[in-house]
Amino acid sequence: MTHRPRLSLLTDVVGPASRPAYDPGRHGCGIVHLGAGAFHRAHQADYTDAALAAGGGDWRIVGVSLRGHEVADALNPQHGLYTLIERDAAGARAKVIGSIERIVAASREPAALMRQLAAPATRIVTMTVTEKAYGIDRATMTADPDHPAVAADLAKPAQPTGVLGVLTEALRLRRAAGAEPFTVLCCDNLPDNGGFVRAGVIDFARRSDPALAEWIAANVAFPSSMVDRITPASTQRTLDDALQLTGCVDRAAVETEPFRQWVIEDQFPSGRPAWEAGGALFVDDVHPYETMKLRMLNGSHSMLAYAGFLTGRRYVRDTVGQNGFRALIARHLGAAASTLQPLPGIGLDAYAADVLARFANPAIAHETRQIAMDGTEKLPQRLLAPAVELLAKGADIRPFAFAVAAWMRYCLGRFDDGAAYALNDPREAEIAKAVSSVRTPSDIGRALHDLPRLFPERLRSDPQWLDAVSSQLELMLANGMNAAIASELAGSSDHGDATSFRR
Ligand code: CS2
Repeated sequence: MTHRPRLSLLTDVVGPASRPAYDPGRHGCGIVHLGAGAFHRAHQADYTDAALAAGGGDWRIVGVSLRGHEVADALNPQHGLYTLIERDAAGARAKVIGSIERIVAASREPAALMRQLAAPATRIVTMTVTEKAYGIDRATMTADPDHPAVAADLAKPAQPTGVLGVLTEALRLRRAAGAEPFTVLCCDNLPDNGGFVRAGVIDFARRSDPALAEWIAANVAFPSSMVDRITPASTQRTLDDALQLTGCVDRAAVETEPFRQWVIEDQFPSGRPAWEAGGALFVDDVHPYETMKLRMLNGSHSMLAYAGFLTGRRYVRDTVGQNGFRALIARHLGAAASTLQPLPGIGLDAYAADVLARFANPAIAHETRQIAMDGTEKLPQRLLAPAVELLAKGADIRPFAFAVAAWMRYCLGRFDDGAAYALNDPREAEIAKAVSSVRTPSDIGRALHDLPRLFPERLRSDPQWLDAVSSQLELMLANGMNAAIASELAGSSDHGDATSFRR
């Protein structure tokens, strides 16, 4: 007789996975989360699970997919339950997470989304929608009317589909009903993410309802937060392992690393879950933590993603592992660390060593192309801001020039052997146009530096920076990315280990 896996609800796990240490059905929902992708399920939902187990409360989550419906179709028949697999060299461990009640696919049920956001029980709206979804111009801190979702929502504010439109309309409904506002907690990898979303929402509201904008400015809390957990996209293997570890078919399983970090500004006027039970750190000012994470982890991630992808390394672990360019990553971590203020309780050398060890995790298959996507949204905070600071100090800019040149090389859309790949960037058409008629490395560099609203003026106009980038790009184009990496490694042999750099 063949063994048929049960299509069970993960309520009666038969494998080694742990179950929620509380009865999910006894807790109401207090959070709406926009962007219920793998990262949310591996991070905030895990912390909320720990908070429910330790502190109880009506803090379960209604997740929202603003565009697709795959997550809703997978998770809702499982009553929101799913398996979270943590992997490292020692093996895989699984737990069933109970903090998500259901997923609303907004494109299918727009009224259900607005109802949930307007419900007085909803006290916090969290979000991981990726950098490109906001439509906020950081230079002016205003809503960008050219962003497709912003444009659509400005035209029809009562039927919003994008982040700013949805938050503004929900706050309008609450104000009209005399309900308390919710707290807005951004969990995307953006500097000052609370202030950023606050400025975008207030500006969006101002365009149709200035009184609402004033009410939001006076009444809504937008704490900032720094999130961290390396979470590759789920694959068939994730689902197979979930079946093995739980004895149940799970179409919404996610996998991640053991490490997790969440640093949050403690401004929750309508209360919050006991996220500290999962290890969240509540602080007055998130800024130094987020700068460290964006510049060290995310900055070196981007660098290795471009360099690794172009040398045919499919996974991050291959860039650090045997024959990898570990020393180049260590050099980048050191250069990024040299732009940071000291952080009480965190040694930057140890942080860098941890980041390298996490990148090297042999059990995590994190694709370089996943990190390479959306470069125009990621570069400013990860690479360009620290480069400006180093330039102003007269310090060594080479690591950042290398990383930016690697992005430019990636922007050409072809491997050394001529095979084409998709850039996956919201500005890919503009990028293709900019580089289509230029040939020399310095012209390519100039064309990309001239993309509107991307490079800070300080970099665009500095001959030392422009030279450093175009000479790196020249090497990459003339001899290939492998040779360019080898030449960088030859020039940085004194940085062979992440723990050897000094600030
Ligand atoms: C990565 C991040 O895809 C990317 O750009 O750098 O998603 C990274 O894995 C997370 O920020 C880790 O917390």
